[in-house]
Amino acid sequence: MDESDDASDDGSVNAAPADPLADEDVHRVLGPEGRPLPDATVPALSDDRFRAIYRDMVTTRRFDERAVSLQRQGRMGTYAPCAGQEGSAVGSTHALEDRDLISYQYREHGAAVVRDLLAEYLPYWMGHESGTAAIAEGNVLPLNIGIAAHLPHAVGAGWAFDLRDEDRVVACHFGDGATSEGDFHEALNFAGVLDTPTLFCCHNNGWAISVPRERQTASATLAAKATAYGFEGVRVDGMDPLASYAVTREAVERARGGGPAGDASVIDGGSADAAGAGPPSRPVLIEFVEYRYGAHTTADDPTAYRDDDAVDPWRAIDPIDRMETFLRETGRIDDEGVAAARDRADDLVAEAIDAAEAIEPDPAAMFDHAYADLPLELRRQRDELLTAIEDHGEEAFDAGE
Ligand SMILES: Cc1ncc(C[n+]2csc(CCOP(=O)(O)OP(=O)(O)O)c2C)c(N)n1
Ligand SMILES: [Mg+2]
Repeated sequence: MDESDDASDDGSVNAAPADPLADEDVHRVLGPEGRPLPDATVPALSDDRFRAIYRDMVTTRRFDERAVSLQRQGRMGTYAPCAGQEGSAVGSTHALEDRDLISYQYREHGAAVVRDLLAEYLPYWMGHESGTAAIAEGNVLPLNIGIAAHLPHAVGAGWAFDLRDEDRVVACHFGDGATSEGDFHEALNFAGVLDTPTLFCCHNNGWAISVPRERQTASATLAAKATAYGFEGVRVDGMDPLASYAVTREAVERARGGGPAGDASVIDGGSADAAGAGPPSRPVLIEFVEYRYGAHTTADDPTAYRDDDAVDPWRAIDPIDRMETFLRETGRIDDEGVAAARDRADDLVAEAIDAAEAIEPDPAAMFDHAYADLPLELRRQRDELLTAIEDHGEEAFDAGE
């Protein structure tokens, strides 16, 4: 499973390890097969919570498979697959409270699944703006395609929570590629100076489309980038849902001010304050080390830039398989429970697809949601569209007509 022979060591600190377990500074709870590691602390969760983390990953994987298939059938637009990355999105979201805000890039679908927003979420991918509006009700901000552009907004939201004395944090998800953008650095700088309650959740999946991690940055790790902004960065196995949960939980406590200190802490810099009340409030950068099994999006062909074999060592530490083994070996799930989780996922995803496909497309909806008051020029464009629909009929605007 974890053949250390595979570890590539060409002398460069940036070389992506062929052995996903080679980096020792990556926090893990579960070993490659799903058994807790000897020195690891398994988070003290209820049986139901452990099972919910598994169940939500199974649903996320099912959603992913169906979404790719829908795109191939022409029933959905471009889609960004997340297979391999369920552990980090699901594990980290379980560590938040429902009132905490999530701002994501475009691949962290597991966050919407945990928040029970699949039916609201899917319409966006089918071209309905109503989808992005609806998930905001569940404290999930609209997805962001302009790489790293959402980071300053996420910091601003956290700053607003602080100013309003609201006890909420913001978990902001983005990729390894996003760390090269100016917005990333501006956002981390503001967060460090203003001490906003922000969790920077960086999904290091090895690639930014065809650019490999080792050509993305000369930093030894992505977590190290936090140092320049005066707060801590921590590396965690993003394919280990329990480690992802535990590190995020501690980061939430750190962002709120408090949490474990000293040896009990996974995140560095965690000395208690003078009153012994735990570390003072600081943002945290979490680097989830993981891998994207599939294509960048349904418009991409990864065989053009990477060998299929590169995926195998990562599939061997699949987050769902590891969690299932953990649950089975600790008596928390059996064959029946596994089958029930899969059936539930099939049903939830099928229902969400039926609901999304039943939505009547409304071309004028593209003008909604972005502005509270539509600017003059956009009002003019909307009126022109409405007049054209009136003159030519809605059919003239249907796809393929
Ligand atoms: C500002 C900007 N530049 C370029 C792009 C084109 N683009 C889309 S996805 C992507 C790669 C992002 O990689 P990463 O942040 O690692 O996220 P991943 O896709 O791996 O999840 C790029 C460059 C964009 N969407 N926005
Ligand atoms: Mg990436």
